[in-house]
Amino acid sequence: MKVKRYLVNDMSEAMIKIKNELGMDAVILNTRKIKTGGFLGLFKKTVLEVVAAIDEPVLPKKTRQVSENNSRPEHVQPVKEPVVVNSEMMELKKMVQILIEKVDHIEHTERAVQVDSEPAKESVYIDYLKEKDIQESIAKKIMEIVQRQISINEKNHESILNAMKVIAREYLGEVKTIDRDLPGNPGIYLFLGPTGVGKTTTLAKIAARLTLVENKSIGLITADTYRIAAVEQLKTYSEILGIPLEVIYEASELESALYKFKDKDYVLIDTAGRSHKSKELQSDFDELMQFIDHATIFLVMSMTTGFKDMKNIIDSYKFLEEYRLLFTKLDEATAYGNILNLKVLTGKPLSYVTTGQSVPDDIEEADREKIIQIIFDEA
Ligand SMILES: Nc1nc2c(ncn2[C@@H]2O[C@H](COP(=O)(O)OP(=O)(O)O)[C@@H](O)[C@H]2O)c(=O)[nH]1
Ligand SMILES: [Mg+2]
Repeated sequence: MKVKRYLVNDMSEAMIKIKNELGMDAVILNTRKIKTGGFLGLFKKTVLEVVAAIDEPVLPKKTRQVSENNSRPEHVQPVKEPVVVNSEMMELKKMVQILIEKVDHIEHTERAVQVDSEPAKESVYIDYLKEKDIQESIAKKIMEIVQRQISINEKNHESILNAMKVIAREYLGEVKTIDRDLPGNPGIYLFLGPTGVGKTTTLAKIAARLTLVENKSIGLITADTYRIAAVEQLKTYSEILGIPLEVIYEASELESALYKFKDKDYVLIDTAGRSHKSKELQSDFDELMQFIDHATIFLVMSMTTGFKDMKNIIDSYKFLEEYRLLFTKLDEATAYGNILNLKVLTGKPLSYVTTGQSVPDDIEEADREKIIQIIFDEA
């Protein structure tokens, strides 16, 4: 009996190898998916492990019987009937399974030891960070700091990963939500960003929270009158929440709208999304700002937007001196490195993140701890 273990990408690859090496009569004893390479669950590749066996026909019959008698379990007949072969195979199958469990255990221990004594090259970690959608330049910076911070003898995978997270968390910096702001009279907040990213929905979520949870008085203003549906959308929320809404068709109407809300704690202003390629972005903004002393701006970005487009959007708003980053649609994204990328690119504080369509539930303060967790895939 000859038993062989194969690590292959799929069953057809296994079949070819088994046929070539063990011949047409080989029997498959066990197949399972296993992870190879990598350390502690990272960078691993899933492969198929196939254990196959062949009842070796090479030896002359006599010798074969002798050698088999020595190794075969007691109850198996020396003369090979097909049924016996089957039961022998069954026996072997069990043995293989037990063995596999043992090997698994050993491999695991070996891997852990290997990780502790031999750290991976920096480039592997840079690749790992890039896989999380973190820009290469940022990944390199992080690893430079890691190299400086961790003394050689404590360099193991665990401590490198922890250091990467601590540095990334530092990069994410402060978080500025409305409820932590000093009271303005009132505090005026402007929601800017491309069409469809979730400005109106997010504004409604924040308004709802400020009213329902913080007991604050709110006024809503919408300058998005390009589409009737856009006005209706905010009107519906304002009715449900019992928060007054002013619709302005021209920037000049902002003055009287703001006057009406002068006793409110917060005024949230929704704007029309424009393409970030539009030259009017700045003039639209300047027009509104003629009538506002001071406004805090939320630049709303969807996590479904790729880095290149996000960068273009940021560029198109470069006339803004201050703003806060607000990321929507985290529920639709697969990697979250762009939160870090955008933070590093702009240097602007994070504020909220939104995680679904439901008002008011699907919004959270941009908790750095949680963001690190999702960037590093641990949520
Ligand atoms: N999956 C998901 N959808 C969202 C989220 N926020 C908003 N949306 C949806 O995105 C679409 C556009 O939202 P809207 O607020 O009208 O975007 P606006 O054009 O920027 O005002 C709507 O269908 C929203 O329900 C979110 O966090 N996750
Ligand atoms: Mg809108």
